[in-house]
Amino acid sequence: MDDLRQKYLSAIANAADEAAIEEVRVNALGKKGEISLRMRELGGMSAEERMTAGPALNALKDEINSALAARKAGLADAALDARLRGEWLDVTLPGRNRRQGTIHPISQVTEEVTAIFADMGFAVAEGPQIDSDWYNFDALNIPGHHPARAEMDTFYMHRAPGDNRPPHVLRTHTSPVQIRTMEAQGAPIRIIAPGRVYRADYDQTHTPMFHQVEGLAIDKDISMANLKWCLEEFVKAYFEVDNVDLRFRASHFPFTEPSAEVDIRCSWEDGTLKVGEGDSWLEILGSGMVHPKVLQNAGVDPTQWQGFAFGMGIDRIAMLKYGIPDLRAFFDSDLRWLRHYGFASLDVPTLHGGLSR
Ligand code: 2NM
Repeated sequence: MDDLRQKYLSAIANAADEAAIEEVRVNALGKKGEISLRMRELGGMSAEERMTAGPALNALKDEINSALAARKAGLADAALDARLRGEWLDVTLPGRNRRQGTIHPISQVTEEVTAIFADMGFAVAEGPQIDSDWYNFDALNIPGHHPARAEMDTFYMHRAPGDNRPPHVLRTHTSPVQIRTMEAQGAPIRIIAPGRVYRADYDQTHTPMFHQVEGLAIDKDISMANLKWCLEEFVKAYFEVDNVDLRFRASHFPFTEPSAEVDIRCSWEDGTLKVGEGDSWLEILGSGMVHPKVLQNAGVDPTQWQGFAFGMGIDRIAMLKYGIPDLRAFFDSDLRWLRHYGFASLDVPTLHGGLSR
């Protein structure tokens, strides 16, 4: 009995996995296992023999069963330990700061423009990039036959066959946001609307998606003088110069009357732009007094309220300030280009902290 005990306990101790444990169990306690056979032999023993052999065999069977269970549990623990060691992760390791992303120049410039106008009391307004014919054109005093519609190279959305309503469009400017804001909030208003706009045009100086920021100020007594001051403050802050010289040229837009295009005095030295000095003029935006029909269309009473509006291209002013020569590079997603022209992700532009460092 002691030999039997020794044999199976050491076989259990040496079993390296669950299959080996099962093999030991079958050999000892299975139907044809050695201990099972011995138990079957009890029937042929004398009553006296059976009195000692019976309990001893039963005790051995119990001992082997518990040894099997203990060995099984030990193997499972070891397997878990090994897995935990293999999957170990130090969550306190500091992040890697190589290969960090950068802020795209268009995002940076949008933040800069927003900070400057926020300082003058302008809130940011947003609206849909797909909008109705009404909000993109009619409300802005651009009727169906107007040449401005054809000039805009508009992207039209599809309607279901048989649906003859005018199609929605990808907005060609952010002006629909101003209409929606006037409708929703009424006057007085001071907002800028930055965002993506779309025109079916693609060459050296045009991409089919680009970025605009438009501004709108409506109150009882707003004039072109207020427009001029705001734009001067903007250009000084944006180009980070103390003096600027603006030139207002009479122009025409359907949504403003009068309308003016605005140039800034500048010089080009070895291909770099200097703002505020020199003999060149650089066109940077369009502006004017909001047309009474536009106010009316947006539910603002033109006999009570008036205001100015302006619009400029974010991509264009980004190229000018940061010396980016090719517009199309903005949309290439070239990581080397982004590392060169991008901005540190934690350096948010503020007026007191310096717009761009
Ligand atoms: C420009 C030029 C002039 C403009 C007008 C409006 C609205 F909705 F208030 F009528 N928003 N933006 C505007 C005026 C835009 O972009 C060159």
